[in-house]
Amino acid sequence: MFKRILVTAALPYANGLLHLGHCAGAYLPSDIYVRYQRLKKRAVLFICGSDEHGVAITVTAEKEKITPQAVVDRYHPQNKSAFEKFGMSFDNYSRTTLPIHHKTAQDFFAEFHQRGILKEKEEQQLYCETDKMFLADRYVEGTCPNCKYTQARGDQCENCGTWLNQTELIDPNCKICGNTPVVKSTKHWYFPLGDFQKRLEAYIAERSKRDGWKENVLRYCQSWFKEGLQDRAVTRDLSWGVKLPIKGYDSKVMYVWFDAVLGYISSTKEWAERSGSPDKWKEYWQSPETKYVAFIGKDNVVFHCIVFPAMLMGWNDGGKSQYVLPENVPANEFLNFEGQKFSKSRGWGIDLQDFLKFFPADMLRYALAINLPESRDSDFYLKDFQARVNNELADILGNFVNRTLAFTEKNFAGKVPEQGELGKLDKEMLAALKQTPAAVGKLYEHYRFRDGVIEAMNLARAANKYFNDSEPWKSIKSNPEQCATTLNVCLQTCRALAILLEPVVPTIAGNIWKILNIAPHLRDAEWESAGEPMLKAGHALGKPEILVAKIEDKQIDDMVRFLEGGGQPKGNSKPMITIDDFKKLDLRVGRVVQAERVPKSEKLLKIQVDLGTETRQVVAGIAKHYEPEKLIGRSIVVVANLQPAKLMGQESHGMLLAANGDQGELSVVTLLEDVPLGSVVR
Ligand code: B3M
Ligand code: ZN
Repeated sequence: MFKRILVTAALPYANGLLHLGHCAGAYLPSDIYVRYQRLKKRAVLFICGSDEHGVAITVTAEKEKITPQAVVDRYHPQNKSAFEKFGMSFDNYSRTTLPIHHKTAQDFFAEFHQRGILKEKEEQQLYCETDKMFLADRYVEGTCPNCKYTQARGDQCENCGTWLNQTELIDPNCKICGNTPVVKSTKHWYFPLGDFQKRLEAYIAERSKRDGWKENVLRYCQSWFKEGLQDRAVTRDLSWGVKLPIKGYDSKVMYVWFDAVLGYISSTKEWAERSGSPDKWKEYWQSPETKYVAFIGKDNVVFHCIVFPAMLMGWNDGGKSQYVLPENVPANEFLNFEGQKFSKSRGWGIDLQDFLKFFPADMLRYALAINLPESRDSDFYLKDFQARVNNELADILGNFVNRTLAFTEKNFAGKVPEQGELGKLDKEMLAALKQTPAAVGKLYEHYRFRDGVIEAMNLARAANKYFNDSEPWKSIKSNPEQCATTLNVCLQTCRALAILLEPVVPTIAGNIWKILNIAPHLRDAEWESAGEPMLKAGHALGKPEILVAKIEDKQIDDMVRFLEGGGQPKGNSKPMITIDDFKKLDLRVGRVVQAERVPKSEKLLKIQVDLGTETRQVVAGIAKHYEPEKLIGRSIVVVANLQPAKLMGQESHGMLLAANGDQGELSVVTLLEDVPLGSVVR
């Protein structure tokens, strides 16, 4: 029923570098989906770009004493090129600072304003008397009224995803000076989300039934509906952003989320202009024959399932033109790195561009795909990454292609042998080949990429087994015709794998085609045909090559060393805390009873600490400063109520206190007098 597919992936803020968490959240899944659809020969357009407004960017600019434009000019090109290296196949990657985007956002705003949809209201907002400004969005932090996370921002709590009104924050503080803001009234334009609630509920009910929305996404939506949607301010007292298209509001700009979601439309307009038919964007956005799928991470659900559809409904009500609404919003949960949440501010995680300096994109794509946080948060461990690549990509896929090609080269002069009479094993293998494309395709259609990849790899697993069970090294002597059949079927399977795995590991897939000696224009790489034995007998194959090189321990070590050298942000002064904040820490005296190095880490020590009532294992990054023996018997201070974490595969239940000097000096905090183990430090 759909003629075209429009796919968007969340526009990353041009305020920092992309990390693996972003890739697992929205980008890899969208790219797999799009590549799959292209192999299905469907008309698909893949749109993304940088989100270049918002307070996060102005805060960075102020910190570095540069302009916001300089901030986005730094990050946009880096993220664009990291995406290219990662193999993202966007049709367009735009920027929201472009005039075409400002015009698009202003058109929407003006339309809503003229039709009286936007309401001007005077409301209480947080104002910093020191900095003489209203504290929009990320200029203020406080405790989330919903989950009690202490670093919730003025517009959203990144911990539980709740969309907040800044005056709801408990104990707010100004992010610039740390002081407590006052409440002052200011005028803003409000979008009446509440007026759309009924229609939004009906829309989501209908689409989720039609296209099968993910449980996690529906849960978020339902909780907002239950609370009741409220009017939301769509303007801010700031200078960086899209100016309002109405007179007398020079000191205000649009709220970043109002313009950001429209960035998908303006990026499509830019694509159309570049491709020479400026109106072509309408074929995608303004046709009921378009299936629109918006890929995002879980923290963006409210904006894509509620705010954006409401804005589009609001526009459509005017009758000028009709936009399509998302058919699905397959949001992923979060990916953790070595057991902890990715965090830019804590310097935890690894940037995409850095990772790709160490390993080819396909290795990362495969390891992420097999472990996508599709229904719950998942973890990325470097050891797992290495194991997935070595035991699966290299040992299963690479090995199968390699042994097939090597055997054919040696025994059939490198030409596809003739298929003879089929035995039981051959028939089973051909049957598996025939049914796999539809099975994998069905999973991809339903946004189950992880299972899709597993299913595709199962074909390679089955193929290895088929090779073993058929024993061609015996039949080459006892029954050459049978042997020819075996290798013919194996080669057909290699071709199938090149198609079925292209969405996940496009470079490796290209290399399989190359090894099969089929030039790009001759690759009838249609998804449908993947299960058919299309290779002709007599076709001359290319040279067998190692398809996937294994990852050596040393390569992982090199990366770990690089990560450890990256260092944490240095002692910035932090906002004031109350005595109650401090009391949340459970600091205890403990004695080191055992200490040893963590294998493969230059930095980590594994320490057993006697806390009086129990002995805890704590992993600490002090190995460069202390020989393990030197610590044994020392009294130290431990943060006893820190959530457990895994570092380099080792459980850590707490943290020891140490002082860090600016030049990398380090000293563990010890005690002057003896006190009983387990004593409270306050
Ligand atoms: N830039 C938030 C984010 O990167 C935001 C997404 C915009 S999508 C229109 O998480
Ligand atoms: Zn302030």
